[in-house]
Amino acid sequence: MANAAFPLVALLVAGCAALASATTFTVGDSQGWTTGVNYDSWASGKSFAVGDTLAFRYVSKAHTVTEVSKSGYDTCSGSGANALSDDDSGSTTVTITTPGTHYFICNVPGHCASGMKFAISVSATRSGASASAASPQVPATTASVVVAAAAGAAIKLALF
Ligand SMILES: [Cu+2]
Repeated sequence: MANAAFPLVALLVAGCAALASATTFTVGDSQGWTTGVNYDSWASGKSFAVGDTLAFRYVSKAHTVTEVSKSGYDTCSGSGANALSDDDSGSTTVTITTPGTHYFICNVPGHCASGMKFAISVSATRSGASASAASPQVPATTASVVVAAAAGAAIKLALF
């Protein structure tokens, strides 16, 4: 039984490590979310993983943060079926929950076409996180107990 449980425990440990290393990216860094910024350059070289958060800072109502489908991205259309989510509050945070390519545009007319758009490739886990999880600093038995307790707490939270 112990052997059968081990892969699950290892998976949980890796999952916790991935959650612990989740990163918040401020889109455009100090420039924020606005016209005149090259967001492809901003995104290039960064690695995004499930659990990471994108923080968009801009003047309320001056822009939108619209996650769109690929066709919405290609055509700069953030309306109807192309729009997966949409916000213009001025402080939008998007936590990425699924791997794959995610597309964001500003849906104010003309802004997407003039550069307020970017696509990011999101991996299921952050590379490097699993390597550190493979050499825990505490004995495996202790880690298993901690993980089991955490999993139990998470299940209770999910139930209530
Ligand atoms: Cu805009």
